[in-house]
Order: sequence, then structure tokens, then C-alpha cells
Amino acid sequence: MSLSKILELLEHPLELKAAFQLKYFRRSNVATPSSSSEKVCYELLKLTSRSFAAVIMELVDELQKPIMVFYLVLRALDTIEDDMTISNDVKVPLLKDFHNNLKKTDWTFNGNGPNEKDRVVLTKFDQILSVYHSLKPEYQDIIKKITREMGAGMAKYAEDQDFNLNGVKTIKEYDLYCHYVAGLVGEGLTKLIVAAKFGNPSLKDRLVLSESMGLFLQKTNIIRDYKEDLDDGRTFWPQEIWGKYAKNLSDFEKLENLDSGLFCVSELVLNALGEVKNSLIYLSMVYDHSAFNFCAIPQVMAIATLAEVFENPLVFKKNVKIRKGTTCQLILDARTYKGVLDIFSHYLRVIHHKCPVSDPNYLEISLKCGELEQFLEELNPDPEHLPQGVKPSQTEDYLNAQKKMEGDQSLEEVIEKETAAANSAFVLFGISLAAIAFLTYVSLFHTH
Ligand code: IN0
Repeated sequence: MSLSKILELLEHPLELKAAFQLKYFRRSNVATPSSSSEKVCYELLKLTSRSFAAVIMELVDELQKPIMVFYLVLRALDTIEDDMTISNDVKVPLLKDFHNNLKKTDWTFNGNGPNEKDRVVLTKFDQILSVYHSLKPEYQDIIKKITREMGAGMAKYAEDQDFNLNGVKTIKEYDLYCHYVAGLVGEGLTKLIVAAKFGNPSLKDRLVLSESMGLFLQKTNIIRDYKEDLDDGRTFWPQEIWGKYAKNLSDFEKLENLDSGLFCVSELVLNALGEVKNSLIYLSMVYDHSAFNFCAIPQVMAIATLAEVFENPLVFKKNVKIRKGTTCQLILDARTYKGVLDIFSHYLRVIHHKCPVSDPNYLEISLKCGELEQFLEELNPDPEHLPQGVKPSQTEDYLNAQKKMEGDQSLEEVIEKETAAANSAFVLFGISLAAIAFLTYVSLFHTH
């Protein structure tokens, strides 16, 4: 950890405490690999995504391997799609046929450019295949079907010259692109979670909900990655939106266009907020605590990121990230459904308050934040806000949310104990540090 990151943590003592609690107090149920290929998969997972790997490792046994394999297979597909050193004559058939590799046991690929970050996922793909074939056939089928659809989608975009040169035109195209790279992931995960009986079976018939889960994450990534994507010569911001604010997407890099750039970000954030309602409904229908965590953590990180990029000029200079300590705090707070609702409520207010009246999207942002605040209140009404004797309206969403919160009650007690223990230890730790510092000072400067 760099000195600047340590100082950042020290500036936010509550986040420092969260980091401390996460590191030393969370009971984790990390599986031990039962074969060498499983071990390789764990390593690959850690290599590709540090923080998210931990969340996957903590999934219940039934889902841990299927989701790990799903994640790695998708990462492999992504690593082919992303690699500009692979020509389209090689890339397109590779993407289209990728699902057929899942029938093999020994397939690997060494054709990535030497600098491709995750190329090892493909050079060791045979290890992933070995774990894939050990999964229940039902899980294998789900993974294969999504891989086939996503590969076909990616091939379609790789072949689309207009897309490669000019990026996404309409909002409809933007949603479709996000469907292929993220909505389908949501569909696959939903089918895995429901097959494992860890979620409400009706999730499978309401795929708009998982679609929103994926779109919310991907749209947030796309807004955040403006600069990086532009430097790489690509763009995913839809022209239908940015075209209202600039002639060329790269105009936003110039300081004189900062205002219009920030207005454009507002409209993109507003668009992304359109996915929030469905995501919250989805989360209320995931029963298993570890599967809930796995789904909720990326969502709360996304809403925090949206609040961070909103009205933030740095978006046009670099990828804006939330602080490491904030991430730790979010991971701890997102363990319960109530915690997730509170996080969304908080960041929606941050966005709402940040929005200047001069922003052309001011009215719509206010309306959207208000509508979502009201929805949060519908899911978890504050009795004080209801007129006396009036019961909350028993909507399906309300009932699902209440059921989820009842299921969280036992967890709530465990969390309370853990937090209390971590707090005491943290205070003790702080006092010891202060004592050591004091004694060091005395012995260094007050010796005769
Ligand atoms: C994911 C998603 C993910 C998790 C849980 C539920 C989901 C439901 C629908 C769609 C996606 C869902 O989460 C990861 C999160 C992640 O990788 N975070 C990065 C942080 C970052 O900045 O990249 C990390 O390193 O911690 C995600 O972003 N995607 C993903 C990929 C595969 C699977 Cl199985 C699940 C990628 C994407 C494109 C958003 C779908």
C-alpha cells in the first residue's frame, strides 16, 4: 500500500476501522481447493480481479465453483475481444466458436499479444475446463449457453466497422451493447442462483431485473472509463446523449468544454439511474446471504462510483475510483438488504445535492432521485412517515423486501457482535499505537 493511500485512510478514521474490521474480523468460509486445476483457477481469479475474487471465494459451496468458472470463462472471452493485436479473421471465428471449446478438455490459446493483461486465463484454459467438467451438467449448460450468446454478440460488434470507428449511436444501441457484455451475465448468474435454490424462482421469469443489474454496472463502468477508452481509441458513450453537448466526444477533454462535459455526465448518470429500481427488486429476491453479498457489492460500488463521477471534472482526465476505505465500508454495510437500501438512499442524496440548478438535466435528475427515494420508502417505510393507523401498501415489491429483511435478522445479530468486537479491538489498537508513539518520543527526546 502506498503512503498516499495510507494517509488517505488516516484521514477517514471510520473507513480505517472498516478496513481493519474487514481484514481481521470477518468470518470467512473460504473453500480449500480439492484439485490442482481448482487451485490454478483460484490463482487465476485472484490475478484477474483482486477484490471481487474474495467475494467469489466466500460464496456457498454449491455456487462457488460454478460462478468462479463462469467468471473465468467470461474473462477469457473478454480477453480475446479486447485484444487489438488479434486480427478480425482470427478473432471473429474464435468468438463465435468459443462455447464449443467448453466441450473439449485440453483447449488453450496462446495468440494474445504479450501485453494483454489476462492472457494467462487463455494459456491455462485447460485448467478451467477441468473444473468446468466437474460441475453439475445443469450448471455447465447455463454457462455454455450464455458463452455462446455473448460470443456471438461480441463477434457481431467486432465485425461492425461503423461501431468500431464511431462507437454507439443511439441509446437503444447502448442498451443492446450493454446487454451483450453485462445483461447476459446477469441472466446466467440468475439461472445459476435459481438452479441452486438460493433465490426466488420467479427471478428466472423476470429477466428484466437481472438485465438491469448488469446494465447498471456496465453503464457505470462506461461513464467512469471515458478517458481510458478515448486514449485506447474507442468510445461507448452513446452519441444520442453526448451529441447534445459536443461535436466530438474528445471535445470534453478541453477545459473550455468542462461545463458541457459535466452536463453530459449528468445525463449519462440519469440514464444509469433508470436501472436502479429493478436492481433493488432483484436483490430482495436473492435469499442466500453469500449470493446476496456477491450480487449487492458490485451494485453499491456502482452507485458510489456514480456519485463520485457526478459533477467531477477529473472524469475527463483519468478513471475516477472510489477510495479503498469507502469500498471496505460498503462491503461491510452491504451485508444486509436494509444496509443496501441505506447506501442507495445516501448516494442518491449526494447526487441530488451535487446537481447545480444550471444543469439542463436538473429537473429530471431531481425527479428521478425523488422517485427512487419514494421507492426506497415504499420498500422499507418509516412508520413515522405514515399517517396514524395507515398500513404500508402491500405491494409485491414491499412484501419481497420485508421478507428479505426478516431473513436478515439473524445475520443482524452476528454483525452487531462482530462490529462491537472490532470496535473494541480497534480502540485498543489505537491506544497501543498512541502509547508506543508516546514512549518512543519520550525515550528519544528526553534522555539525559
Ligand atoms: C460480474 C458482475 C456481477 C456480479 C454479481 C451480480 C451480477 C449480476 C448481473 C451482472 C453482473 C453481476 O460483477 C463484477 C464486479 C467486478 O468485477 N468488479 C471489479 C471492479 C472493477 O472496477 O472492475 C473488481 O475487480 O472487483 C463485474 O464487473 N462483472 C462481472 C463479470 C462476470 C461475472 Cl460472473 C459477474 C463485469 C460486467 C461487465 C459488469 C458484467
